[in-house]
Amino acid sequence: MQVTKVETTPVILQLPQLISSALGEIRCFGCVLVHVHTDEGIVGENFVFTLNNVRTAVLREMIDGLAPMIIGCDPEHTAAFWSKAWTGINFLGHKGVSVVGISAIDGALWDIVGKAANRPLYRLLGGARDAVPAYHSGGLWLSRSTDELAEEAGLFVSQGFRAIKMRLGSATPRQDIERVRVVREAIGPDIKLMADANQGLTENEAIRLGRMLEEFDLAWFEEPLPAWDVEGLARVAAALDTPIASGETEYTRYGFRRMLELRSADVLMPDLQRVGGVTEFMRVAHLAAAYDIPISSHLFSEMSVQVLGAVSNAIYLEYMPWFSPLYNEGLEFRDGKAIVPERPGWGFTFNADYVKKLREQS
Ligand code: SMN
Ligand code: MG
Repeated sequence: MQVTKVETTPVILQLPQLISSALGEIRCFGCVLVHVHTDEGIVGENFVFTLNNVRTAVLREMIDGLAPMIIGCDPEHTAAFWSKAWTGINFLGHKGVSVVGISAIDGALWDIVGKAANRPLYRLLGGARDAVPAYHSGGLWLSRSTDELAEEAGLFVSQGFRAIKMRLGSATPRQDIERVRVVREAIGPDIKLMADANQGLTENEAIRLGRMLEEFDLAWFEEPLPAWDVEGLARVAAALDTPIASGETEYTRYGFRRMLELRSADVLMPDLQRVGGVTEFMRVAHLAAAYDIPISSHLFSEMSVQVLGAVSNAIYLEYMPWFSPLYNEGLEFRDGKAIVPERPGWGFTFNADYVKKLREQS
């Protein structure tokens, strides 16, 4: 089998309502859909995105710029593409957009691998489980009032979720604490609650807020510090009993190796678009296993469920419903767990009619 063409399609997904986190407001996403075509008619799919559709063209150009490397090659030689592309991006750098470009193509290649074998990716990567505990991450934004927080938290629990995530970053720590108290009271002691500071705190602020939040039994305290301060994060992790989760803004095995060596976090949460695709996600997950560190995922729920299904140290899938309209199939849940689809490849295929409609609007 040979790759014949790489197609990139930009589309804009609007959110029904503006949401906000410590990183700012989000109104829409600029997605670049990737279709990798082969001479056997099998097409691999994947996508990457930007918040608020800013600089989406840069992502597209990066993917288009890497595409010639894979034309005429065997799509199942995923590791070969990865190392060739790693050398190719040297001049632009081994973090950021260049890695997102590799991830975009790598994920589509893995979808081809699964479709050619007629097997779901998690089985090909080494099946660990057919359902992954999931937490609902699609709410409890900073833009919600405390009444809305309580209502939304109750809604997620009534839908069967056993774990939910809220955002931190109010004007004062006192307000953050009050908001966590409201959510904890709404869901009771048995539902797991995560809180995400989205890099908004200094080291001292994180330690002080983290100590005040210990009484709410958080499952984790996420990204308290700017993503680059992995030494500071290690000190926060050492100072608090609450587990620290981080890694959504980290790149490749080299970035995660540093976090592991420093003991920066108790839970790592690689993002398929930033880590370097399926190939690198698996390397990072196995590297983390060597430190007995558990893995979660970041966004890309439909695709991350396959890689987490292949990892014995996976603890949680982040369930974010933002991109579900792109797909023909929907994630299914049982007892708070996301079921890993048994369909080939990702097990999720783009809804061509919906994509066409988005193209017409863009
Ligand atoms: C997040 C990611 C992307 C946009 C807003 C918020 C958040 C998460 O960090 O973990 O989902
Ligand atoms: Mg986060």
